[in-house]
Amino acid sequence: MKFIRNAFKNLKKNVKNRIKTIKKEHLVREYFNNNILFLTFVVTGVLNSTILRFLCMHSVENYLSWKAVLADTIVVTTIGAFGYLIKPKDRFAYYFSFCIFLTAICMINSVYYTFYTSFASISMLSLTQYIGDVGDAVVENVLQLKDLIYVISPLILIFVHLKLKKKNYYKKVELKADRRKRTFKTLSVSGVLLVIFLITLSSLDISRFFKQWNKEYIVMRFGIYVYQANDLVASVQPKVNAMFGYDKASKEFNDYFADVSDSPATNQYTDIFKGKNVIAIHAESMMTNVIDLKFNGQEVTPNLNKLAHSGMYFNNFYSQVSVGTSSDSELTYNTSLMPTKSGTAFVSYSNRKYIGIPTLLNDMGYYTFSMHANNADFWNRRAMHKNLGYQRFYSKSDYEVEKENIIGLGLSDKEFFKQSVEKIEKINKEHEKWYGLLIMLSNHTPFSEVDKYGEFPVDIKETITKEDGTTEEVVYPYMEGTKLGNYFKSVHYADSALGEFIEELRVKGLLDNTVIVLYGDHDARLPRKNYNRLYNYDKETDSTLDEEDPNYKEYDSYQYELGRKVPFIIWTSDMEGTKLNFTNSNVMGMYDVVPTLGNMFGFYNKYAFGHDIYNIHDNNIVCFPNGNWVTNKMYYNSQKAAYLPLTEEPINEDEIAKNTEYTNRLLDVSNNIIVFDLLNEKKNQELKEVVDNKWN
Ligand code: GP9
Ligand code: MN
Repeated sequence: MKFIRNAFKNLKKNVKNRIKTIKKEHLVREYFNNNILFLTFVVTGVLNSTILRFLCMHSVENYLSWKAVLADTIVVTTIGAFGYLIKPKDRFAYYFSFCIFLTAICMINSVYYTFYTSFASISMLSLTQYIGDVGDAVVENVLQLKDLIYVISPLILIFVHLKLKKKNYYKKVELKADRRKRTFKTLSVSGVLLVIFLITLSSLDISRFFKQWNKEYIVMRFGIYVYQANDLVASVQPKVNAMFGYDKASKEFNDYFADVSDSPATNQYTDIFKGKNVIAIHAESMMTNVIDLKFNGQEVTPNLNKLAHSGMYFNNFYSQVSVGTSSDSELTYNTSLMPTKSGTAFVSYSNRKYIGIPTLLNDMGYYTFSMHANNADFWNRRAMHKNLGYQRFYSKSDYEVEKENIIGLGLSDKEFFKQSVEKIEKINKEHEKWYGLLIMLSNHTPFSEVDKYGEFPVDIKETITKEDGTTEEVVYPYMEGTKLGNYFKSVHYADSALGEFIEELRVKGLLDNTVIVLYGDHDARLPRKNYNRLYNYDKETDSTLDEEDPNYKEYDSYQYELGRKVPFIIWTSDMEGTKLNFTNSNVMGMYDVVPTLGNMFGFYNKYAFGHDIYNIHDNNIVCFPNGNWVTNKMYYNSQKAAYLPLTEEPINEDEIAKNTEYTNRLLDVSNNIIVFDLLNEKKNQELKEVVDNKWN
């Protein structure tokens, strides 16, 4: 009896489930049937952007980037949702217009990528010099089949539309309220997907999204449509910023430079390098704290140490970067301007006039070039290096990039230098005087490809003698396995690449008439707690010393901020032992490079914010983009309105107020120069005429 009852129960359950499934299937089918046009629009929109990624970025990770698929789906679904507000008979026109628009985005980017290995930017298209380039590119490339594949989307949409029309699909009456409901429901789906998408974003995704220097990364994680919208906002923002306040900015600019001389002050270093060739090295993430640092008696940077100790070494030097990191360093190094307050000069203001070191050297008959074996559009260098005056920018496409030679973001520094020497050799034969900036890459965060850096233990090895007289080697892990430890390994690799480069230059005779200028572009961007282990390691417990311990070395937020120093070195092969071979410990910033080098090479930029270190000596001030500043006497944190004295000398409150005001004014004027394009004399003259005409 019980058995029959159970069997009956099970049968009832099965029938119920079956009915539920049928209902569900029916609902799903019904949804498909009623929303065919919308669904076709969504699927084709996502399909096109996926094809674009597939054809442009050849790695499995890129092909299968579900984050990008999700982001594309959110965008297309949201656009599609509003289509429901339109009467069914007019709906096709709405979807078709957007389909054409999205297809155009994919096609333009596809063509652009073939030529520039990067994605298109609206701001680039607004640059007249680029309209020509891109225009040519489109014409030459128009016949490539792969760029036409995207037409498949509108074609599918037309096909579906005709089929539906034939079936009288659009005649079905839909109430207005129903249309609103559908829009709302679809938008809710987009909303849920958006929340899922946002939750899955990493901090790296977010930071790269806002910084916008790595377009490929943004497209890979956010899809082409979000990338393009992000790019649009970034292109409009500088224009909005420049709309108001020109007169005030121009007056403040004129006041600031009113007392600055039109010719430079001289000192004992004036023209010492006049006419010499220059190799400037942008040492990625190289910090001053690695210089002379040793593990088990082995130097982390033997080659850099040699340069520093046999050249002119500035050991109290700061880079002054903001969110533009590498590119901010390149800006300040080349122009003595500070990074902009919003956006980055390289990405947002690449169409402004800049007076770069190469511009000035070009006027002196130099051939100028820059080299970076990475994607030319990273940090918008293709546009900006040209604008800074570099006559030729050698980028990834000028190098042979074999898979086995890749470290981190691209070609390894060793291979980069090796191939660059060949190019420099050729340049040296063709040009009497030349200046080149070489941008390193391998020592870039996250410093995780330890197996590629070569052997460099960052542990502590000790030989102990036991009671019986025998010896034993004890190993304490120390920095092994830590981020900072890996950074040192990476730095050791970069240093060894540098050593090979200098040696190669020497062998080829390229050092004979050349000055090497080296700067670290910014710190390693590692958290403060990483340094605590470095400075307070307790071997016995394999952890950090207690704060109460007499040997505990305080490394507070001030020390951390001041510890972000980077090396600056001026070196020639015959400097050792001469009066030019010394360490200068006066505080100095990246913006002091233009005036200091200018005096040595014979160029001058009146609109520099830094000073020649040999004119200002110990009276210098280094301003940071966040309003902080440092002098030989103290470090001031403007956010905390607190300072750290650096000498025994008493601190004068008036001096703090004066320096803070100086910093704010400097940051304002520098920012305005870029935003309002104040160095563009032609444009300013035109503006002046407009104003004059208005009043006359
Ligand atoms: C990109 C490289 C890195 O080509 O210069 O830039 P960063 O992340 O250091 O700003
Ligand atoms: Mn960098």
